[in-house]
Amino acid sequence: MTDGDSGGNRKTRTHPGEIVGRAVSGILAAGVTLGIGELLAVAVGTSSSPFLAVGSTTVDRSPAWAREFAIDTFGTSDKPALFIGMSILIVVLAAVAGIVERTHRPYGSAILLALGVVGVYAALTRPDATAAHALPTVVGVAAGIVVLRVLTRRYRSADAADPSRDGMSRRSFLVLAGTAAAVAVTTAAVGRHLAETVAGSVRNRLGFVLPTVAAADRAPAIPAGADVATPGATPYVTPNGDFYRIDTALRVPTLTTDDWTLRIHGMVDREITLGWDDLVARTPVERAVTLTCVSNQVGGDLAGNAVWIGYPIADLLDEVGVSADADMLLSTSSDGFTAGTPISALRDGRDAILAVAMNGEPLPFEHGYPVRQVVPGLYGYVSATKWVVDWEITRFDRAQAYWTRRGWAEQAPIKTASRIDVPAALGRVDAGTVTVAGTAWAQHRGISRVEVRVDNEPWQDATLTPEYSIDTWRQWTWQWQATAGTHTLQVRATDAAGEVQTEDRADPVPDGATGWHSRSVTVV
Ligand SMILES: Nc1nc2c(c(=O)[nH]1)N[C@H]1C(S)=C(S)[C@@H](COP(=O)(O)O)O[C@H]1N2
Ligand SMILES: [Mo]
Repeated sequence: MTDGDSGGNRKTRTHPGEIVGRAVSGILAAGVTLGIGELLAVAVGTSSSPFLAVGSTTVDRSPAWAREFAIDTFGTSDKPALFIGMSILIVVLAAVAGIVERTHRPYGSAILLALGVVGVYAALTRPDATAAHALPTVVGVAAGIVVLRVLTRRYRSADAADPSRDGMSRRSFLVLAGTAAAVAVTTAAVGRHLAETVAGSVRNRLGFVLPTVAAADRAPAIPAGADVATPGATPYVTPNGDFYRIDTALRVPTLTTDDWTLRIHGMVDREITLGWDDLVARTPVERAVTLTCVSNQVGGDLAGNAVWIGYPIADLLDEVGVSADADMLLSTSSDGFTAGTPISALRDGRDAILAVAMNGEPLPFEHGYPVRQVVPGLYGYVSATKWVVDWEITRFDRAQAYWTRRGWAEQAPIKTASRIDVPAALGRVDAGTVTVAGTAWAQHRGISRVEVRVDNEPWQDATLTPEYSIDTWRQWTWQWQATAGTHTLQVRATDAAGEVQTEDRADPVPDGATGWHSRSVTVV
């Protein structure tokens, strides 16, 4: 077909520019939907935002393998990765809706409506949902459909009309599209901004006064020698800003000490609800404890050590009178995450606390402000509930916690682990004496020995730093007489009970990874 032939056929010919215009119309309509949803969610409740509700539901519906995949692939950037994935999907569907609405009205609108149904379903099934939580999505989708219809109609009348008027209509399309874009961006931005400041939680945290810990209840000072102080090694205490973060919260809960309460109920003699003043009227203790995530791979960095201030959990359990039949503390966060902790572990004398401070600061919002649990020796998913607001005293044969329902183990003590931190992965070093350094942990049992070997030669004892506590990790160094070539370093630890870390490789699912960490190093 020549250009001349197509001239008489212009009504059925589609300019590539027009396709783009229609796709943009669909994307803008979706943007208006999400922006308005975000803004209305400030009034209705954070979890009613359609984007967040769908994201959170996706997270909650993920089985153990999906969490493993996300953490292994994206690490602690799993949330941005999910947001980007969702955004790409929405942009594609919205673009299709825009293209289709022009030729097959109202199928484009129907696509937006279908997305709205998904949003409403997600918003109404969030743990804290009320009927009003449908509102941001419903209003957002209605506005989006209006935008889609207006933008696709304007553009259509343009090309049906006299070609000489095409430019003017294009201009009015651009004006309308620009307006829609402005509405989408401002509503989303204002919504986000209000959500973060309206709660007053930032101000509340700034005004937080750290509890004063009596000298006898303070954590012993960390001896200088506990830290191997080798360039590239892990600092003994993890700064808050570097502490790994793992949770299911797509928007960090922003509670205040004013609205925080902890309801303790279930198999107890006396149900109570603690307010902030009741909590801080107790005697605080300060303890260093190393947290570890069950998803940590051999050699991974989902572990961190902090000095916490908090209130002993065992005292609170004594106060409410726990039934002798109960064996689980089911703790719930403000956003509906749950952990099931064995009551025996909470009452066996270890320093299980309701923590309010981390390394001399109020808890960062990401780490549970204003109150989280810290239980030495247990992986985070069964013990370390952040933003904790509810305790049910129950039994393992009656209740199932969040990750247990998704395929992870009910009981999850931390497994003995050791890691080479220096030399760096795939590092190059000069031949001669090379300092190899790393970290080992077996919380609440303690580390008694770390061994290193090169290229499967006999194991050599590493030098351990002084033990700070059995609840914290321990560092080690080993001097290697390195010769030119590529070598494989391996490490294994022995806990204080004499149990050598197993060589058997196991995946994190269902109760933590095992195996020896090895690292390949090129010596030049
Ligand atoms: N509310 C809430 N608390 C939670 C989680 C969560 O998803 N939600 N994840 C747990 C897991 S799996 C771990 S490993 C620790 C991580 O604590 P951190 O983010 O302070 O390092 O928090 C635990 N507490
Ligand atoms: Mo975890």
